[in-house]
Amino acid sequence: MGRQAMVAGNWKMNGLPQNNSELLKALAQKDFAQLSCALVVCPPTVFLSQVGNELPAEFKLGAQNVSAQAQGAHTGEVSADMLKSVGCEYGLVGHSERRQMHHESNSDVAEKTLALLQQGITPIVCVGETLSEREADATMTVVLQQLKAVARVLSTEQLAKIIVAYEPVWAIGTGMTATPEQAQQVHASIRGWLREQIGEQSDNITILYGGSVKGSNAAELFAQEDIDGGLIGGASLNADEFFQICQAAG
Ligand code: G2H
Repeated sequence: MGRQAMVAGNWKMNGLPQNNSELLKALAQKDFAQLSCALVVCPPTVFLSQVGNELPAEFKLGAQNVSAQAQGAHTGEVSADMLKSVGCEYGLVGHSERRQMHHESNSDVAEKTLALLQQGITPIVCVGETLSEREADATMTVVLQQLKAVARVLSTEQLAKIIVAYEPVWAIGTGMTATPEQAQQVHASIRGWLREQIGEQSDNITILYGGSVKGSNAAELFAQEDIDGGLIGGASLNADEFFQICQAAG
């Protein structure tokens, strides 16, 4: 694989200072140094500084969300330069939980992606279809609508810097996982579309799979040609299982 393999842990809204420390200590016991994949942890915003300070050296820090705005009267929001100031190098945007529960539109996600890139933070742009959209054969229509909105506000150089996470909504936290073949098909289509937009530079774009990835299914997913690693929710809260998933990414 010429592309950078990666595993990113999305802790979602879990953890308190003591649990965070325990999990990070458990991760520090593992031999992540033997792996060549990039490793990212995305804790809740309020714990970014704590986790950044206690993170094993092999890991980078990521945010779960960002404001599209630079500053000002946006109560409760956190800007990209604030995230940068606490050491974030990556940021999730467009997670389906934010799209569905917090009504983020494709253009909101696009603006957030741009805000991160303008601060030198690598966006992990999450895309994916619901079960009814899959059943209606609209998977690629939906996924490409999500990606096209992002591409519209980015230059070619900026588009080449994003990471994409394909997360079928029906597989998130449900225990249902896309089969490796289902996931590969979408990843290959995403890469094909990226190639149409930015040519060979698309070969270097990391495309992660997310949705109920576990120690037991990571290897067969990551063995697929266009799956470069995973965005891991629930299983990232257990050091043993997270390490097993990272080993599968190589
Ligand atoms: C998808 C994923 C991580 P989980 O949301 O973003 O979570 O692995 O718990 O399905």
